[in-house]
Amino acid sequence: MHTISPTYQQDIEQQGFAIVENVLSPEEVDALRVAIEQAIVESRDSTSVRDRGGVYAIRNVTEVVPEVRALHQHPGISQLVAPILGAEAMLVRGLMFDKSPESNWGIFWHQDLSIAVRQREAIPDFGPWSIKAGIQHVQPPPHILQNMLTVRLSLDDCLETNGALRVLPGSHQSSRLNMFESETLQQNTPPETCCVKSGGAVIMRPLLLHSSHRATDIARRRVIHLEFAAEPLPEPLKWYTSDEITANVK
Ligand SMILES: O=C(O)CCC(=O)C(=O)O
Repeated sequence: MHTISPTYQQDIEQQGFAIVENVLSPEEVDALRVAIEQAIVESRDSTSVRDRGGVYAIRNVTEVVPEVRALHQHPGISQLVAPILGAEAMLVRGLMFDKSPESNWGIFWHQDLSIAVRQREAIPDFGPWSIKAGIQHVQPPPHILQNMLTVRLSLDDCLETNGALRVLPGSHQSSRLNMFESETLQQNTPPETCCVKSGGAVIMRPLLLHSSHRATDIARRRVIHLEFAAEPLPEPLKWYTSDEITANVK
């Protein structure tokens, strides 16, 4: 089991991210790998996003993999979420990113601006709306994103050579960035590569600018990306995940 560094909360608030090793045991990682492989084999187009035959993301992994859904009750994960979002935090979305020789991809610097919701509602300050892999998404006002935290669990060692996540430390502090602001930060902030071992996690604010390179070697890189929120959305909007999934983080 991991121990949280005394600077964990400060790192999240000031740098926008932290790396914590040993969140999952090797046995838990193995069980998740098996469950995810089965979901990939059984996946339908509505649940997974494919690239040249390989799967590069499962967008509703909390629904198709019960072992992932159960992670909201994992004590090691609760210990990372509760100090930042409070004990009532909810798991509101789960994704699985897979980088492999069959599906090797990179992504340019961006903030995570969209949330998944159950259905579109006429509500001020939310938008634009979009559908991704059959799921309704929307950009909420920044204060909702500022009250969220993402836990990215590594199921493989994430290294420079297999496309580990890269971040611009502190970039989450500027709220939602326009293109000019984002480019200025990209030019002036030295990027950090979040190398983390299998079973470890990168914990980050969704507004942190992040990117990743294509892998340069053949080592696979599987990441379970879990988003937590501090509170319900304004009525009648609902987070995409069901009530069953959104149990409290204790
Ligand atoms: O897992 C990665 O390398 C980044 C994925 C990501 O941030 C995204 O698709 O929004």
